[in-house]
Amino acid sequence: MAILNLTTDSFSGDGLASAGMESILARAESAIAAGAGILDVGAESTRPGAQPVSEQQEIARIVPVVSQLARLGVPVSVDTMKPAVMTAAIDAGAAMINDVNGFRAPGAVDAVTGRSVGLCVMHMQGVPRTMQQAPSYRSVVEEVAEFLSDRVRALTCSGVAPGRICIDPGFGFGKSLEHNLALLRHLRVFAELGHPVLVGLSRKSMLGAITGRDVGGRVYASVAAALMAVERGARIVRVHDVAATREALAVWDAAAEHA
Ligand code: HH2
Repeated sequence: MAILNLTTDSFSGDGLASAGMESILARAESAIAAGAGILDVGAESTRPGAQPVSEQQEIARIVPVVSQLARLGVPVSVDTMKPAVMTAAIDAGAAMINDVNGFRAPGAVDAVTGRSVGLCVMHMQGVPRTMQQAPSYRSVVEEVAEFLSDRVRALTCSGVAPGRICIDPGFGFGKSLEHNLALLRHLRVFAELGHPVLVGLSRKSMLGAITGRDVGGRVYASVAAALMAVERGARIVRVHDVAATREALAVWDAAAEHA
């Protein structure tokens, strides 16, 4: 899953908010050429301290881009927490809704029930602005697994087919370095919950904390983290660096026990 941020302030510094449609399409096409199987488009940064984006602004940024990208032949996912944006994105051709808030906003479950799109349910403790101030858990793996199971239940009770749902422990969303490492170490627990696991580790600050690298220098660390996640059962990796991740996965895949 290739990340396309239509933001001004994404932590990775790759936001395309002021880019024209041509550069956005060029970025998408090069991600597809490098092997991306899904494009994930977001218009609001979830970086701690990021500027909130209004519903109207988010729709205005997302809808024209999704309509264009939907013609490129790979599923387009939209990264949003807002029910009105979900509806507008699906109407514009989105094949998947990726909600870092786990479809908890009032109306979010209703917005996706009865629509034939894939869903990603992510765990986040707190809200983006303050989530990294003092994250705390009695047992991070258990609590995140419980949360994801509860949110999957809320969706399926509302009529969403279980096969439409994937789950994501939410690396960096209300988690310390130790919490993130515990989640990566025990990722199998999530893979055993019965839904495909999606992970977003690409260029995140936990990798900076380990390597001492700033965002632009975290490609090797990101590839290592993606490989570890796939080895532990992740089915979708959300990345900035598609070619590097694809090549590493090709080597892993060629020698993996399932091959
Ligand atoms: N991480 C980010 C955004 N959306 N979605 C899922 N499912 N999982 C993630 O780990 C995840 C996500 C944050 O990364 P990015 O979009 O690159 O940055 P920003 O939120 O600053 O735009």
